[in-house]
Amino acid sequence: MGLPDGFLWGGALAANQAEGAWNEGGRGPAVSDVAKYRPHVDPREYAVHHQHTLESIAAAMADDDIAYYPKRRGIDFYHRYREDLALFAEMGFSVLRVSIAWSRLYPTGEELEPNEEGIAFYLDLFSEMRRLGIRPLVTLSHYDPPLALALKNNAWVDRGTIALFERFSRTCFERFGHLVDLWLSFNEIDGIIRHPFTSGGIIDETVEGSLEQACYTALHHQFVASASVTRMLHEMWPESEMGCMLTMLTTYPNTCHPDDVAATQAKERLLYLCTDVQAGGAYPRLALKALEVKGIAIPFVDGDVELLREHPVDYISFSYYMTLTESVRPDAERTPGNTVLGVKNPFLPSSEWGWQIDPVGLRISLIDLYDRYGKPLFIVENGLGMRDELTEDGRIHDPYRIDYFRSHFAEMIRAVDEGVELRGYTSWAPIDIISASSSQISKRYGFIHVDQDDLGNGTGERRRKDSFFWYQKVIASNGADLA
Ligand code: BGP
Repeated sequence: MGLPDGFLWGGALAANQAEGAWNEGGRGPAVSDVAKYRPHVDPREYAVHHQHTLESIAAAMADDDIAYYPKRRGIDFYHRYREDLALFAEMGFSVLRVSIAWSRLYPTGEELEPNEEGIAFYLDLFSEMRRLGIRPLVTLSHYDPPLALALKNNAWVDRGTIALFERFSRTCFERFGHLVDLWLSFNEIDGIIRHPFTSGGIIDETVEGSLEQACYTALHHQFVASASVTRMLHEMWPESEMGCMLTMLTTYPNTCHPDDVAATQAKERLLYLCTDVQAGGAYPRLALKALEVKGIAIPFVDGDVELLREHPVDYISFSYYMTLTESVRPDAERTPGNTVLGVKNPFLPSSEWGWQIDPVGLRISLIDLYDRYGKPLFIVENGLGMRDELTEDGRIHDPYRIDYFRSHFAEMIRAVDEGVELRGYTSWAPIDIISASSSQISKRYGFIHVDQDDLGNGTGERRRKDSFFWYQKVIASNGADLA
């Protein structure tokens, strides 16, 4: 029993939360560059993926400040990646998930030729990873569509964006395909409904008609783009694999009252819609009906149905942080989760940000997904954001993080023992980086501490936390030694 030989262990990053160098090397503005750190806003407000207006975007772009726009500076991974990769190799990583910033290759998204400085950066990054025995797992779109596309036509709402994404993807496969054989199309593709601007470049005040319709239109365009680049990858690199990526928001009924169970079933249907399309190859009839009842029509074009059916992904990946419950009671107490607001589960503890900690939920999620699709799975995000304290002698004792991972790994291994085919695990994030939802770095996820505060003050020095050495041991034993 236990994890198979060749199981991939590592960590996950996103360009917009780690690279920094937002206006260097020919990179164009991305939607993440206008994400503002708001000290006065309670980061547990689940809608911190705030929407933007043309005015707030213009104000942000007129301001070259980087203190209150933390994603512009990240943790300077753009300049420090060799040092960070060496630390990941020291932990024994066999895989590292990163993303390619579209606007580093195509600054406005519409250029005919890529920016060669952007190409050079990623070529060196992937080559260095390979040199260290770390396999790249690369996300093509991770919360950073070019801002120019958002301002032009709400990016993914416009069907023309599919062709631009195909051009960007073809460049990535042509220039990096000899170094990268594991790909993901869209990070948490289901999230576009919850944060249209972050995922889809949709500026809601400029949307004609229903915002929800615009989101499902944009989501359909991303489904088509994902299937199209899956076909492209298989034509160019037959041995390489394309995965989809889901926010696994596993939800339990808050009570055994049949209404709570039915409400939970309806919620999970819309959650699984994305994997049903990307892994199953078609929109399920019940999901289409549920959307139709809400007045939402999917803008199918001739050829879409066949493309989706003929080019499903090779594996299913997902982020897992917490679980939620669903209740039909309007007065049910709610708590935030990863970009969502769910009903509190009285049996589970919560992090300081309100995310409910549920290791068993990871086993439930793995079994649910494998049962439903029978395709290999990959956990590409899992971790605990906490405030870490530096001791007098520069140490960081994070037993709470070790406990979180230990309990989640135990359940992950139980799912594998029950027969789930799990290819690998990348923690979110192996090094402290900028939070997607709150733009804080003080919500620390890493096994490696970064000396930087929420406004960017600090030396940027990297320090190994206690969990660094624990994870190193777990990897060396392929999960057998979790003590
Ligand atoms: C997921 C994103 C990641 C990461 C993670 C943690 O939604 O895919 O980019 O940010 O959430 O959330 P946060 O950074 O908001 O704490």
